[in-house]
Amino acid sequence: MREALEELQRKAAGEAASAKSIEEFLAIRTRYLGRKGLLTDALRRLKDVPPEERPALGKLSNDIKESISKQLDQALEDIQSREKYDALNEEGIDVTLPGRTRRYGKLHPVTQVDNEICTIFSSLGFSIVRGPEVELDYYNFEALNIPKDHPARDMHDTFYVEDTIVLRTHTSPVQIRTMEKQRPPVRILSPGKVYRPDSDISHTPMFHQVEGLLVDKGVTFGDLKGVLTYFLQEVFGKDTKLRFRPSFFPFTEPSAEVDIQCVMCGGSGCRVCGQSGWIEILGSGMVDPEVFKVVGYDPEEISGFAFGLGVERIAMLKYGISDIRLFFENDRRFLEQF
Ligand code: 2NL
Repeated sequence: MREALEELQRKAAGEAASAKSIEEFLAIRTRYLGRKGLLTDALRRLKDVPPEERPALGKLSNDIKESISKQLDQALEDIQSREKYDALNEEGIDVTLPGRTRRYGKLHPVTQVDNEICTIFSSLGFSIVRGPEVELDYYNFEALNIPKDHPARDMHDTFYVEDTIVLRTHTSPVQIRTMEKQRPPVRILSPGKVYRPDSDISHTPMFHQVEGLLVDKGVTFGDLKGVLTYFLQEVFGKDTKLRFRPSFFPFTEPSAEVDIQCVMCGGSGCRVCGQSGWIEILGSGMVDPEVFKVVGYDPEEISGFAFGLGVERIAMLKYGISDIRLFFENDRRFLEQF
């Protein structure tokens, strides 16, 4: 009996140590410790040994049961840690590899330039004001001194929604609406989408415009020059040369278009500036007294300047882009460069 028990212990120890998987382990445990297992069987046979040998054999049996139990626990722990190790190896995780970097989205180049323009004028004390893209003919044209039969309406063709409702062709209506509600001083910037039925390498039917308006007592053309010079030198660099050229808009008098020295050739003449050395960048002027009258301001008491510019145009010059339509194709290879 004693030899049989000791043999059982040896075999159990050997098998436990060689178990390769949880399944094998469970089979071994059942074979030795299960209800019909080898050890249980041996214990049951204790009743057949002579009574005087029973205490010693009983103790031995219990010791062996405990020892097998311990070896099996150890075996289970070994199997589990080996399985974990194998699984990690299998997955091939190399913790020394650099992490995968997150691919961040970015703002559209037109949005970036739009924001930059807003930031510059905010720093000069201008408030940002937005308004509707679908406008009354009145705010888009009439109030800006452009009556129905006025030839200036040909200057910008218009998308009509209804007889008296248009897609705004500029953001000036926002400035008119602001002046209707607010007495001078007024110092506002109106960025936003505008619409004109044009399409070629420098025109898209929708583009982004920024208009600015400053009204107060004693505002002069000198103020206009100072503000626009500061703005353009912030965008294109402190050494940028400007040229103020006489022009005409129905809503300003006098009017001036502003050119900057060509960003491509520095003024010596190239394809971008049509050999002139200058590039037209914005339109501006002193607000026409007729416009002030429409919003109930007294042109004898106050004066003001206004300007308007195309954001895509500025972005094209800033980044050297020759076709405006690239901004709207949304090819990520293009967009990711900004
Ligand atoms: C351009 C430049 C311009 C304005 C816009 C304006 C707005 C009000 C009154 C007077 Cl409420 N003027 N805006 C002034 C001059 C030029 O836009 O190239 N437009 C076609």
